[in-house]
This record gives sequence, C-alpha cells and structure tokens, in this order.
Amino acid sequence: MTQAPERSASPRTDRIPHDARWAALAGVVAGAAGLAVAELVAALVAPGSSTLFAGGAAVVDAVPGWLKDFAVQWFGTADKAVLLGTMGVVLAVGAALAGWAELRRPPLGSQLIGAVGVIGAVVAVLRPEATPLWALPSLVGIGGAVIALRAAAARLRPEPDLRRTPDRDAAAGMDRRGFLAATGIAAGVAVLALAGSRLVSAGSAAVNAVRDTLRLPAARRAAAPVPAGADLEIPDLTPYVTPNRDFYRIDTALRVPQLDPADWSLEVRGLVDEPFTITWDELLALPLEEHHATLACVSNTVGGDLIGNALWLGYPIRALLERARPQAGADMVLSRSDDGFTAGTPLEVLLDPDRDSLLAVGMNGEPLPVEHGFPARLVVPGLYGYVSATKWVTSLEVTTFDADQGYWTPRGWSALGPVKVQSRIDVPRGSAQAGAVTVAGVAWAQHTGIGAVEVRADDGDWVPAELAETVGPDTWRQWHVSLDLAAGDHTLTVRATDADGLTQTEAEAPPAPDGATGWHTVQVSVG
Ligand SMILES: Nc1nc2c(c(=O)[nH]1)N[C@H]1C(S)=C(S)[C@@H](COP(=O)(O)O)O[C@H]1N2
Ligand SMILES: [Mo]
Repeated sequence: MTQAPERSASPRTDRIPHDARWAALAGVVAGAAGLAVAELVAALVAPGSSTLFAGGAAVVDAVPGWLKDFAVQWFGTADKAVLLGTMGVVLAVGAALAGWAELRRPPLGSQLIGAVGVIGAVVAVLRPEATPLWALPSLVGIGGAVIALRAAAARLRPEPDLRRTPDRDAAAGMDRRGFLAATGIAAGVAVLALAGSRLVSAGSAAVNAVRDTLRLPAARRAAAPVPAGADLEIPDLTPYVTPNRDFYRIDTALRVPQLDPADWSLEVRGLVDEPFTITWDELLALPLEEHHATLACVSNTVGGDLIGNALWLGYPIRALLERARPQAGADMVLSRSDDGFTAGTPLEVLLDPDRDSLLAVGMNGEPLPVEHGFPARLVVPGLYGYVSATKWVTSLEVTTFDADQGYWTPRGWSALGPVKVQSRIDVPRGSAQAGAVTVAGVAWAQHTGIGAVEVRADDGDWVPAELAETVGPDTWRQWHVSLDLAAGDHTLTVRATDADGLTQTEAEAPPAPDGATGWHTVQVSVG
C-alpha cells in the first residue's frame, strides 16, 4: 500500500492504532487506574482524602442551598449515589477526552489529567479535617495515570521520524501490541489497587465489629415509659418510635466517618474557663440518661418523611457545658463533626435545665448506628437537625453567633432553626371505602408539644382529631379521626395547633431558609 506523505497529517480513523477511540479508551483506563491508586493511598492516609471523595465532598459543600434541597427532594437518601454517579460519568468523559487530546496534541491529555490531580490534591488539603498528607492520594494516583496515559498514547502515535515515512503500516502496526500491553497493565493496576483499598479499608468493617460487641451502660435516669396509647397501631400509620433501620438519614458525608470509640474524644473549649477533653470511657462512666425525642430535618417538605422519633441514651450537654463554665458574652455552641460538618446551637437552649439535650451514644437500645453518628452525636429537642444534631461529634466550641456560623448558614439557611409546628396525613393514601373512613397521621411541635389536630374533607368544616398519648412535648404525636365520606374524589387536609395555641399557617413556604410551612393534603378516591 502506498500513500502520499502529505496525507499522513490528516486524521486517520481507518486504522485502529490511530483511532481516537483507542486513545479515549487509554484515557479512561489510565484515569480509572489513577483514581483506584488514589483510593488505595487514601485507605492508608485517611479515608476522606481520596480524589473521588475529597472532590465529591467539595462539590457537596459548594452546592448552593436550593440545589441541595432539590437533590434531597428528588433523590432523597440516594442523593449521594446520584452525585457519585454523576461524578463518575463526568470523569469518564473527561478522561476519554484527555486520551484523545494526548494522541492529537501531546502532552495536552497528560496535562489535563495532571491538572485534575493537582486540583484533587488542593481540594483534599483544603478539607476541614485534612492534614498536608491528604495531598498524597491525588498526587500519587494521578501521577500514575499520567504515566499510564503517556505510555499508551506513545504507542498509538508513530515516532516523528516514522510519521514522515510513506510506510505508515510499519509505523502504525508496530505500536499495537505495546499499546495493548500498556493499557492492560494500567487496567490490572486499577483492579489490584481497588482490591487493595478494599482490603485496607476493611478496617471500617472493624468499626462495625466494635459497635456490634459494644455494651452500653444502662441509663441512670431511665426514660418515662411509652404509654400504651401512644401507638394507635393503625395499619400504614407511622409507628410512634421509628426503628433505626427506618430512620431517615441526612448528612453531607459521602463516606460515613468510621470512628473507633477507643480513639474518640470530645473537646469542650472556646469561651470557657475550664476547657477539657472527655474520652469514651470517661463518658460512659458518667450517669447517662434516656429521653425520647423526635428529630426533624429542615429540608423536610410538607407531608415529607425526613423526620423520626427515637429513644436516645446519652449525657446531658448542659452538664458538659457547665463543667467547662461558659464565659459571659458567649451565646452559641459550634459543634464539630469528625468530617468537618458544624452546627451552631444557641448556648441558652443547651443550658436550659428544662430541655433534655443529649450527647447521645445510644439510639433505641443500641449503640448509635454508624450512619447516625457512631460513637456520639448531639440531639436537641425542638431544633432542626442542621443547627443541633451533629453526628460523629468531636468538639463543642463555646463562641458567639457574631464570631462563627454553622455549616448551612453561609449556604442560605437561617442561623436559628426552631422546629415549626407541622402535621402529616399517613392514612388513607390513595383510596378508601365509602362510609366511615379512618384518617390518621402524626403531628409535631417539638419541645412545645401538640395541643390539637383538625382534619377536613374538601371545603367542609374542620373536625377535631383524637390525639394519641405521648411521653411528652419533645416527640411527635399520632392522631386519628373517622370521617364520613361519600363515593367520589376527596381532598383531605390536616392542620395542627401547638400546646401554646399556635395553629400552623396555611401559607406555603419552601424548606429554605428555615423550614417549610403549609397544610398537608392528600387526595383519596372513595368507592
Ligand atoms: N456530621 C454531620 N452531622 C449532621 C449532619 C451532617 O451533614 N453531618 N446533618 C444534620 C442534619 S441536616 C440532620 S437533619 C440530622 C439528621 O440526622 P440523622 O441522619 O441521624 O437522621 O443530622 C445532622 N447532623
Ligand atoms: Mo437536616
């Protein structure tokens, strides 16, 4: 075969070694190997320091409030999987483009991948919980990716002197085996590194094992027993106490922090006379208390399910703060999680002797599940989780609202987050039989308590619902009522009034900045 030398500069898509698709594949394989090696190094350095997770965490932090809200509403607890999946697609496309660029305009592709590595390293080092070592995974991993890509691409590209020869077959054909070898080695490294990182992070399975064998002490002050009438046990009605496996989970952690209680401690510091640190064993030796409290997320929409009620075991935050002796002028406690999340809680609320705010270690009779904050978290009745319920908590800093703010405040959420009175219809959903229809649900106004719930069908009169019993004002309350409904389509509406006489507003407001309002309605077709 003969070709004019001057044609050799035109794009050659006819031969595999010159096909941009092979270069793209090399890019993807090199990128995957780099990320896998970064995972492996991260497993040794610190779990959150990998390019993927540090980058993902930075994306989560950079996401504006409305988009976070949107993600939670559309994907719920799958929001993290969606984020990681999207990142995977973006990175794969980027790596393919880098492979192609490396073929056509060397070393542009390696530069692109290298830039991702440098950005990954910088982003990792800037994580709130990072040390300088956090740069390592991205630098080592992406360095490896660059080497792999250069090696593979060089084999797709005839040597410059050969490029000028008319005999391109020799030039092109010679590279094919080398290309496959280079790419194959990179793919092998990717698989091995991933397997290795799995092995090393089996340490995280160890935290689960520690949790499984852990025995928490009994409460010195037990919770008031749940009255028999607190749970109406109506089919499909949310149970009074939410089982741990059904408890909603909301946090910014792409990777659940794995804290071994033996290494955990809580530091109480800031504007205090007596800063101190308490270890796990010291905490468990203190007289623990148990309280039921309903935890709600500010992102919950009207009728939504980002709310749950549990029995918490822990030590009063008030007692910890009193021991540290807050100074005059302080008005906020900034609690910090191992993963860098922070919440700003009014000091006054935490010092209130009538409010059972806990540094909790137990949830419904077990150690906290790892995704709910193991080994310790805060629970403050009456405040939304984002300003109070720090999971994996490692420090309490007494400070001021002027000097500091919690994680969500600069992202468009209110600095103060008292829970708003709300109610939800759980039953019926969809359809019902004509005649007496049981309508039931839950209502909450944590720390104030629910005074009344009313339901109406269509534009009819409000009918008072019967309230179930409750352990106290800090939990939600079930309610039920029987309505006579004729065949046809109906809209049921509920509204609650708190124990202070405040009835929830009909005005609809979105979750941001301080909690959704409006009445929950459901459509029922009665036949
Ligand atoms: N470390 C950490 N703690 C956190 C959060 C977080 O993102 N990180 N989110 C808060 C929010 S917004 C809520 S609503 C509650 C949810 O607690 P749960 O996941 O146990 O239901 O945790 C709070 N504590
Ligand atoms: Mo939340």
